[in-house]
Amino acid sequence: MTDLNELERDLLSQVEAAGDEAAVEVVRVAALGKKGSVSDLLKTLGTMTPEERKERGPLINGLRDRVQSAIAARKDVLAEAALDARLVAERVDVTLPVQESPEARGRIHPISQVIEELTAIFADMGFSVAEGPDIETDYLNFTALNFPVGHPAREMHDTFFLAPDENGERKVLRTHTSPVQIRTMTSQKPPIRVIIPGRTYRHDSDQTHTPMFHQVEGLVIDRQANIAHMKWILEEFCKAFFEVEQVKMRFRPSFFPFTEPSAEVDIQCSRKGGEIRFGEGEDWLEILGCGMVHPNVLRNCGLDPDEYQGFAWGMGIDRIAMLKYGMPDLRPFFEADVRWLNHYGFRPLDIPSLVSGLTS
Ligand code: 2NM
Repeated sequence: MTDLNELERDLLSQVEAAGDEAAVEVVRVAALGKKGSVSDLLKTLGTMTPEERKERGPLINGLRDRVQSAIAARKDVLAEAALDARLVAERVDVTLPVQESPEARGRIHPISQVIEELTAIFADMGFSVAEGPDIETDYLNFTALNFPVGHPAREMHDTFFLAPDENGERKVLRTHTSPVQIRTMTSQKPPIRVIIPGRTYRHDSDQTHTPMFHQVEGLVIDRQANIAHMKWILEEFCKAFFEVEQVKMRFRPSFFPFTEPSAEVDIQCSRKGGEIRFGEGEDWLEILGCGMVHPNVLRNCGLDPDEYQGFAWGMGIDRIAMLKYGMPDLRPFFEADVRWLNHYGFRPLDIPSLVSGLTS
């Protein structure tokens, strides 16, 4: 016959030795489970004589009760210890500053912000935004824009050429966004009012030039579109962009293959104490080029110059971003330095609009 005292001592010491709730459960199954040692003992009661049962019954049941309560007590102790351990491990220091979410912590690059600003200003004047590929044909980047083959202006663009394809055609990285104007004039009917912000490429790298830079160009084509309209649009743009009541602009005769007449435009500014202000002062600062679209360009796009005319302009986004936001150096624009971006970047929800103000 099983020695009940020995079994009880053995089971209770196993319960005490169990290090976690899972270990206690193993002991419980081995004792009180279907095939457990205590369950086996309980089954023997049925085969006993009434006298034996009267003597052994209370002993076995007592053993079972004590093992059961020892297991329950051990589980309680271990559960509490596990909770204490979690509370220590997962403690939160509520005095630490609240960390911003990634969405709030991120910053919008000044170039992206300026493109949003430009778009808001020109959208208000009825312009839509057009886009095109960075890799263009020689025809769309030059020929259609009235750069004759062999014309020195092609060399002046410091073009990046791609390797010739199977037909011997050399594609280029667009040197300006003007090929998108050609695409627009050949695919849309006038009246046309578009701006084209985007990346452009020239083989040029120094303190004020990067091989990839951003341009925004604008195009208006209509039956009567004239220079007075152009001057008004550019003046309204400058006032809105630089957030000043008045600007003085100066149109200097210039040359571009795709416009005739052509002009370069300066705005008046003051430079005192290393700070530029617009709408005042005696200095002039060049900000864009413009002109009436050359009849050859219109013809190349299937437009009759006797029926339609138009004007176009172009400016460097990186440059006007530097001017507006007082950035002394162009190169950090493209260095992806988070310290620079933290200083010069914009909060994601500062969305420029003419209603809320371009810059908060
Ligand atoms: C500029 C300056 C002047 C221009 C002209 C055209 C087109 F396609 F209509 F002929 N697109 N862009 C243009 C005119 C660009 O950038 C300084």
